[in-house]
Amino acid sequence: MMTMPREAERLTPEQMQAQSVADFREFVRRLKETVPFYREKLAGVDPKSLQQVQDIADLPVTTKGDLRDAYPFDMLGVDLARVQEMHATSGTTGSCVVSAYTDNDLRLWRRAMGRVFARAGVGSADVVHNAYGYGLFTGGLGMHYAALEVGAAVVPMSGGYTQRQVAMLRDLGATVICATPSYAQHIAETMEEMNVTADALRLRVGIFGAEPWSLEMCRELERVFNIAALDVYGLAEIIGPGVASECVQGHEGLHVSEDLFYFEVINPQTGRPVADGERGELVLSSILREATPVMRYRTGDITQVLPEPCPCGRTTRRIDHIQGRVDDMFTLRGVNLFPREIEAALLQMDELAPVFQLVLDRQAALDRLDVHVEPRHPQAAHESLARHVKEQLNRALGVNVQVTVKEPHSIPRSEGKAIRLVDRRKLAR
Ligand code: DLL
Repeated sequence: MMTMPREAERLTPEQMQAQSVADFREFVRRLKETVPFYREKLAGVDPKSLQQVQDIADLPVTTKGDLRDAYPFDMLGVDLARVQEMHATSGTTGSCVVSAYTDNDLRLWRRAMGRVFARAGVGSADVVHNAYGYGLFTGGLGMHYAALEVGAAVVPMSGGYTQRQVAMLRDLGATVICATPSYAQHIAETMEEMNVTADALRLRVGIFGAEPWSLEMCRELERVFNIAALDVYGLAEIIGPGVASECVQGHEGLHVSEDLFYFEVINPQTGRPVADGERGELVLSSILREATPVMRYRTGDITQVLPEPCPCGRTTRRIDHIQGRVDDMFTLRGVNLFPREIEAALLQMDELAPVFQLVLDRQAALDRLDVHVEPRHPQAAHESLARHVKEQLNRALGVNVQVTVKEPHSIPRSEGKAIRLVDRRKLAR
């Protein structure tokens, strides 16, 4: 049933669709047989009725709530004896979602991650500095498996001990760095404090993801490390990192391994598919997973299909960088905003250090956004800088925000996923 990666990434759209329908039919049959939740949910669905990809859009969706309710093992599609690894995600609120892997699932993950590294041109001659957290979070082990798959050497740094990270980057001659973009930024800042320049390193590629980041942040990381900074996307519910990633040539959208993970983009309000090039919510199905297979999972992540072919020759469809999560979006006096847009506007101002935090508050029934920033140069005059940043932001965002210039190094640095938005409205109510 499965084709080898090289072929799989070069199928025509018609071949890919035919394969997806066949795989989905088998997936639905297996879900009904092995997972009680889906047996009930798909009671009226005959797998044979799936004749074309459009039919998949009529099947029911799975929500994060469904997965949480199933904690810990109600979604298991195999006997626990066949499970070889388990991860869990808590998100920022609520209870855990468990992601379990059989031997085949771990192979699938390795295969998907091998493609991520191959798209980035990473191979056996590379030394991979892996600063994603090892543990229940899938980032650390996901990247580790990728390195094993392509035969690269991996340095399993995990997050934290940032000065030591800089020393290891330099001394072990890493050519590839893997981290969240916000942590990579913190490593860059620490390098500067230690007087270590990019010239002292051998880095050429960064594989960054697990949180939304702007093109401006991408350019900043490319500049400070002198690398190509590439985006990688994924989520524990589906596999971990490895669902989609950028290739070196394209560098402006992420190839989805759509033969391994079936994807759709839907209108979050109506639940119906949107056209290519139109923004919506990404819906994913882990069609080949055995232990915790998930059908039509509403990720909450906002993106769009990029219809243009990629110069790299891979025919797998690409999605745009994730704009943010449906629940990260906030509305300020009628204007919808994502933290990533504010990051983009802030990083265009050279006077600012590339760190920020957004504090959302409510005063007299009106929402107020206070943007906390730090000056790049410690001696900068805070008042005039705040005025300037406020002007620029108001123009870029089309809505009035407050700006507070904080002391250098006072905004919390991230060692994993950054917390960009502090929402005090919930406390104020
Ligand atoms: O963040 C898996 C991962 C690890 C991806 C390392 C990339 C690199 P979770 O902890 O389950 O898994 O979080 C998944 O993080 O639904 C998105 O909201 C967000 N996310 C992941 N990658 C990106 C990205 C990992 N490249 C959630 N851009 C997802 C924007 C991302 N958001």
